[in-house]
Amino acid sequence: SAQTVSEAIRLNQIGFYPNAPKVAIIVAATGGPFQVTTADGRKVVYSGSLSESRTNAISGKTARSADFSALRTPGTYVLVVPELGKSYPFAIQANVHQQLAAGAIKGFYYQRTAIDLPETYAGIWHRPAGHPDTRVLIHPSAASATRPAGTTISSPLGWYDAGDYNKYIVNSGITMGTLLSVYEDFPNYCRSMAVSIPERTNQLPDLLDESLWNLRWMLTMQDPADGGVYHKLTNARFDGMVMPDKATADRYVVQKSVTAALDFAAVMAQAARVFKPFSRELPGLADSCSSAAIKAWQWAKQNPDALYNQDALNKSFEPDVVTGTYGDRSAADEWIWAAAELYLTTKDDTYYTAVNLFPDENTPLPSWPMVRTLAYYSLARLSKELTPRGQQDLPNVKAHILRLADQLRQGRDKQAFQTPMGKSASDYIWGSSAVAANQGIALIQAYRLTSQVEYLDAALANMDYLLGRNAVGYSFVTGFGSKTPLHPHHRPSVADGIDAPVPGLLSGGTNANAARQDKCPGYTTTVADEVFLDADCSYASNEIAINWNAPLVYLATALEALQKK
Ligand code: 9MR
Repeated sequence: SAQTVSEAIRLNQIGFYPNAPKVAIIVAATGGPFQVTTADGRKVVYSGSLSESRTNAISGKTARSADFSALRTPGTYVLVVPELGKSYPFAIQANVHQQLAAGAIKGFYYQRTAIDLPETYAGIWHRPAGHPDTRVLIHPSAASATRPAGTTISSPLGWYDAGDYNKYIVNSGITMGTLLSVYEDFPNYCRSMAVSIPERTNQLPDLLDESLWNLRWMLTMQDPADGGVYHKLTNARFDGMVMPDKATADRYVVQKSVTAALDFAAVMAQAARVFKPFSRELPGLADSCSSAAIKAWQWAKQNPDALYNQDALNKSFEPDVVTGTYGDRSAADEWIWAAAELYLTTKDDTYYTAVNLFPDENTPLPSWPMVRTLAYYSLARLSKELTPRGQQDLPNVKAHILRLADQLRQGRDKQAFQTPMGKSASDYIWGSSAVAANQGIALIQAYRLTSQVEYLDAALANMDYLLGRNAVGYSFVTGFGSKTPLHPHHRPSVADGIDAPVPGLLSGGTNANAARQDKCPGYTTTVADEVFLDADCSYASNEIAINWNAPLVYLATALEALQKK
């Protein structure tokens, strides 16, 4: 009946911009009419017909769409399919993703190490500080003349990577690159954002204040003696499901790696640009970032084969380290990203010509082991500041970005959920929510280059995916939407004794291979776009991570900044 919520109606559970497309997907065979009514069901404000049926190429199931884009009046509504029931409530509203954008930045605050989260900012999720990391052991794999094994360094601050309590440079790399790019792409909008964090009243935009918490930690991960960067700061093995302040096992920095050095160099070079105008508030910071970037690059040039291989490391050193690896078989893309950022910051062509920026025609979607395309985004963003050498390649940079965006955009109308996400079953990997968000970023980059609204609409469709228009019917962001993950693999959310998980965190989401990877009992299907389990043992489908939250921040902020008024 129209009185009960139908799980077959899948839509963005937060809502829609007045002047943008509005689509719900109905995962049922029935066609016929639909209505949009006020939330109390009393007043019909829009009537339409469901589309012809489409077959979901992944599951073989039938789907139809309900398009109510013509409804532009702000309000809170439900969509009703008479035979099925009503949708979760949603808003039509300007700034409809504003709280999400701020909430996703706030998610990083909740990941802060080394600081109490008081009730003023953390609400019911307040907790004592964990992991001061002021006495971190040099692991034998990281020993050097000036820092022998077993001595300690201070490496405080930073964010917990994910549901675990370790801090990893490689994953901080793409995370910070993405957050700093939000600021570089949308500085005015960022200045207007308000996030409830302790630094909210200072002169810096809150996004930059939050990013500084991790930037300051990253700087401590460089060995001043040689410029090398430790791959990670970690326990030997994962903690139990306890609160941060109860997790007190020894912490180590491990082997310096070439991927860590290059990701670090890229982030520090970009940070030098971003923080330069704030030299009054942050004296010396931009210069420190710039020289740290150059030293890391030089270390990488001397150690190009220092890939991180945890199995090999454990054969030679004790204690064994079994936490996240963020290992990579090739640093070719990290070289490109670091070279581009150093070039853009220093205007020195030798960085630009040190690498082949275009090893092939591909434009790989960014992810922690594949950062090449971040270089193209930055070169396009700063196109007016390129040296003549860089100018020559600008058409090629733009062509690479548009090639990716066009692949994503094309044919989404034939897909059951009408989203770029899920056109291929191979999108459903570990952290697929970040695949959707990073696809959104690629489409936004194309929109910035062309002003073609189709790109913006496609990016928005992937936001709809993340917030409920998908084959599992979840909004993947904790606390944002009606059906959201309640049991993420996130130690504080499990251990704090509070029912609601920490809010503003993006679950990794649907992962075709999750059951094999985490062996959490309870998966009920092997259909690639349906394998998601809201259980805290499902770390392969329901963990949270900083490199997944960062593209959510980007996408939500970009859509807000670019919405059609
Ligand atoms: O995001 C990572 C994913 O791409 C890998 O397939 C997976 C297995 O190696 O690891 C993920 O990263 C995890 C990291 O290793 C440790 N912290 C939690 C991360 C998210 O699950």
